[in-house]
Amino acid sequence: MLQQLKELDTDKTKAKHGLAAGDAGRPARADWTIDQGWDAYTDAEHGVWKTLFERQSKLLPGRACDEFVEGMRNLPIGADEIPDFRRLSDVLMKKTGWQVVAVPGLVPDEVFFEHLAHRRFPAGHFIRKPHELDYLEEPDVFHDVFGHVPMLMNPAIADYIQAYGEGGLRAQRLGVLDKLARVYWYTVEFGLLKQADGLRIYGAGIASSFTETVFSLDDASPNRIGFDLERVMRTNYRIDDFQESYFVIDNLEQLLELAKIDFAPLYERIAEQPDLQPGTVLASDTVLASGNGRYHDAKRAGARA
Ligand code: HBI
Ligand code: FE
Repeated sequence: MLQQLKELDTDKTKAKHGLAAGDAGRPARADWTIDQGWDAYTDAEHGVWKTLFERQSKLLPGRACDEFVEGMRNLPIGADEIPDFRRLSDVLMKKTGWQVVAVPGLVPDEVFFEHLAHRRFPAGHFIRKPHELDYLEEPDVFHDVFGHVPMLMNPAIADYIQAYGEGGLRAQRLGVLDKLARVYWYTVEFGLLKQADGLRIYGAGIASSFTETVFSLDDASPNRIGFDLERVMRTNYRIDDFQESYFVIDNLEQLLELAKIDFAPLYERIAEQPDLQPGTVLASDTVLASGNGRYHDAKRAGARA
């Protein structure tokens, strides 16, 4: 999702994700929502959407999970224009009770959680520029709508993301948001799913990225590891580049089970354990594919040269 040219270490990532939306950008409404301003999109902006939509639609059959494909099929999302959030919300509301609301970009964590807890998905209203198709500093309408909204048509994901919003508010009070954010990252953003015919994508950060769609499934570099909640809560992630490890769930209902767990005792147990680097593989992991790490090794070597 957030692919930046500069390498950031993972401690800064959290700060970036959480603090990027400073007071300077605060809009008039307390919940940070704005009007989408659909009529104001230019032909060039609709054109960027079309380029991204067509590129991704060719790539995703056989790669995105069935639920993603089905969600997309039942939504008013097409190649020709940036979707209208009101029309998306009409369909979503009937199916899973969710709405899409427009925001200017990243919003503060508590604002983000408050929306999710009320089944409102905050979506960036702007679209990336034609010269930065694969480079994003903040989630735009393509990432948020193309990547996230189809999955919100699925009842399990719909409940799971609401529970994340509620859990986010609690985790903030407990000072353990970094732990919970990793669960969101490795599921909603970068999750893979086992299907009868092989691994598929359900994470929005992958599904909206041309290059990571192929990397996450086909490249020999990353690890693909069976999802384990405590393990993931301890694992740092990269916001600046492809993931070094992807975590794989058996089905979307597994996420619903997560939503029922009381995280408080887990936070306490994990507090005594060291954080894990993104590429680490543990003896206790269920390894589906052990990555050769070449992609990130080459980058690290390049950075030293
Ligand atoms: N704001 N618009 C937007 N989109 C996000 O994905 C988002 C955000 N604010 C905070 C945030 N994500 C994360 O830092 C939390 O999930 C922890
Ligand atoms: Fe996202």
